[in-house]
Amino acid sequence: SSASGPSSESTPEQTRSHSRTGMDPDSIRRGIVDHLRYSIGRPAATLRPEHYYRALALAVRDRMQDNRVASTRTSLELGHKVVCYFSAEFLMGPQLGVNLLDLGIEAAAATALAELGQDLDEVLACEEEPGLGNGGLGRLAACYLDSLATLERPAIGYGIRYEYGIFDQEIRDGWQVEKTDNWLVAGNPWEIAKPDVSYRVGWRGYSEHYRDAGDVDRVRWVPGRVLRGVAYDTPVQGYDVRTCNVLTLWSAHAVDSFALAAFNTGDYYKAVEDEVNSETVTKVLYPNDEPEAGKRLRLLQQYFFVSCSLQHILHILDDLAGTSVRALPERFAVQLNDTHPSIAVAELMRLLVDERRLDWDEAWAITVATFGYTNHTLLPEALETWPLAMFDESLPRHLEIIYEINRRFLDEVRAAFPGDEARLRRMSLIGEEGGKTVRMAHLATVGSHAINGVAALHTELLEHSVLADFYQLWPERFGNKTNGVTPRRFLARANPGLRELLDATIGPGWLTDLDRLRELEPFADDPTFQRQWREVKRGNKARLARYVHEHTGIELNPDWLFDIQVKRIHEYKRQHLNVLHIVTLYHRLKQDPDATIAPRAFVFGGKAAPGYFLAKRIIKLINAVGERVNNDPDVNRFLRVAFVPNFNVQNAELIYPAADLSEQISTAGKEASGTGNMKFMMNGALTIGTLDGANVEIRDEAGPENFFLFGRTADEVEQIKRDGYRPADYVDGNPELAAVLGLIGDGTFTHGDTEVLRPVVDNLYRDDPFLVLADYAAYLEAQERVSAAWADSAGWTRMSIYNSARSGKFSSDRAIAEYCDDIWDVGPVPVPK
Ligand code: F58
Repeated sequence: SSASGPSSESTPEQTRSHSRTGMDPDSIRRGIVDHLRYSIGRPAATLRPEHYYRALALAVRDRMQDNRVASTRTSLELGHKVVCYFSAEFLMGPQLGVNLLDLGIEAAAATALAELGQDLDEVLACEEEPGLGNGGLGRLAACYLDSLATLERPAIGYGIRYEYGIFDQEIRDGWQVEKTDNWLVAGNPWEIAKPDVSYRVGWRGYSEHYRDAGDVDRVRWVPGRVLRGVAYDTPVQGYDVRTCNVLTLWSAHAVDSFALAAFNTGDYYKAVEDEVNSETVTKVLYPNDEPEAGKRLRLLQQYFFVSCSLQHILHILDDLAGTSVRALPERFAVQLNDTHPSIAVAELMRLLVDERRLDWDEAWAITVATFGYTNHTLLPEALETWPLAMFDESLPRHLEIIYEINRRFLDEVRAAFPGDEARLRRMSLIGEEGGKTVRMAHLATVGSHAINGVAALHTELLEHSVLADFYQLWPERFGNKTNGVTPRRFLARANPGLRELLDATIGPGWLTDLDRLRELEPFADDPTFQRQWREVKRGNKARLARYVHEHTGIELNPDWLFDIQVKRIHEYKRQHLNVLHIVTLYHRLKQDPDATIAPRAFVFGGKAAPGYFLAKRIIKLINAVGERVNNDPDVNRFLRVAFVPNFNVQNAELIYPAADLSEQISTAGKEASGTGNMKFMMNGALTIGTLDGANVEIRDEAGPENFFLFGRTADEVEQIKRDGYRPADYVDGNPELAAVLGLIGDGTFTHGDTEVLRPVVDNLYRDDPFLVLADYAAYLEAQERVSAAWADSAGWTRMSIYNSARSGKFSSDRAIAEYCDDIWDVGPVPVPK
């Protein structure tokens, strides 16, 4: 368009202050108005808050795109190394609020909307969050993207664009009911489809030998089926910096019907059918329930996104003039978020050896130098293995490659530990017990130069149990990277009251330097500051109480102690131990009409995997006890129980800041790290917890006097199991516990039905694999300490302040800085403003 055209008649001054993507209220308002007109296209009279949401989101995305372009240019021109975070899950949460915060335009956007007669909070509430993850692992990936951008490290997140994310949970008659999560129905304003960024992904078929032009014997894979992956890019803005990284999610389609036509004379309906079949690959996120074996589609999902991502990376390398594929590890660091992407090790070898024709040793050196592997679990049932026959049918060439990796690897083990046949069997990439399998954790470990656990205790247990043989072979490859969470979302956004108080008390800057929260310590006993601190907390509790009332009808009093446990429902996380405490209090109040206790509101939230029978009964248990407690005038003066339906990132932001007490009560040795524990701590909750995962470090940082510790240690848990654990002994020795289990079993909470909760009681009495009963007495005793501490308001407030003040270590900025220094060798690349 010409500079003298009719649309460019504004004065230079106006152009400056009203630029297309300016950050002032006027520019933002114009951005919104433009998008309402050109992107939304509805008559003005019919515009509702959701239309303003989309228009504002698009206007914000435009601004991030400018930063994205500048970021890409800077890192490409300067030849910097890029972090590639491979993860089957990214639980990003609502985007608008954090993006406004990151760009520093919250106030400007509120003003712009107000001028258009809209309220920012109402507009923010219109966002449907992308639930592309199950829980901690997926949310960790999202926190890490935030910190990578904020620390100005060039990075790409690679994953899957599931059409249906984690199911929506409804509670009906106390039971979990799953609803499909159709998060894309209203469109997703944050992503940009890149139809030209597309790669072919094969599967099935066979491999064959052939002689290349130089008469060298080579192998190639002839896939039986081919899919096409298309990139969808979501910008990831850093806080208060120009850096804007990207999350690239792959969506599956059929290969072009053009290509098909050549083979099957233009069978149009067959082409449509292929498209439908192909699209199922990225249709739905798998909830983490039953063992994965047998889920062929899940393996294909993993291979699909990994193959697209690696092809994309090699393509970027090719595009950098003069950069050979040999430079891969100098230009890219690829982190495997658990074993889900670990097929990448075999796929990169295939791309380098079969397609790029590197010799094996060189390809292997490149592969190992490129990958790092993060382990997130010690639970044997959660360690991924694939049945060999299924693997062979799906990815025949990859299985050959894995055999060759294994052959060479076992030679190395043999050389290091001569004559140790048992060790070879334990370490092999192929498992022999109960039908042959491919062991994905072994593949990831062998193919990586760095292997890490996610908390100090977890890493130690990894080194001495699950991966002990590998640790003995390559101790230098192992290290710990304690998890962290982003203070932008989980402090500044979630807790605006605290954010304001912190700004006023210690001045700005803490949000990117969370250790500065220590500067709060001198105020811990200051009565004025304590009062302000309690006011903020009370406001947060009132806000949560309103939400709970709206969604459950249950009334909570913000002056009570808010005792909260939110996380996936799982036996090892022991929500039922929490319930045993509640029922104990109920029982005491019923037994003694004169009894009084410090009033408490117990809040739960979390989803159970749809196929996890006992977890679903635990949800029923919580709701059944809640119904009884909340409606019994003898006890509801002291106790209330609420189950928040559909725990997700959005309502998590209301929940963490409202907690007085954070329940982190997993069986020691079972929770790799936990990250909810950190979100509670930052927001001033005290923890009642076991010595498990990152709780250990939380207690070290907070000081043992500011933490309610209880329960068996990981070593003691193992010892008890070795000695033959008999849960019934604990019942026989504890009449109160016997009475409590009796109440649950006898229909007290289920209108006389003695069957519904029977499986929970029976499981505890007969099996109790996670030592709920063995830790019951210690838990009750710790809860007594909590109640006593709560009675001293100033003392409690001091402890609360110390918890926040000492939570700096648990910023994901600290964690990401460690990954960058120790594993990725990636430094900051400031993008000029
Ligand atoms: C979690 N794992 C750990 N897995 O349980 C938790 O302790 C840790 O803090 C967190 O990772 C981050 O390191 C986890 O969330 C899953 O959700 C898997 C998803 C895919 C299927 C198997 C479970």
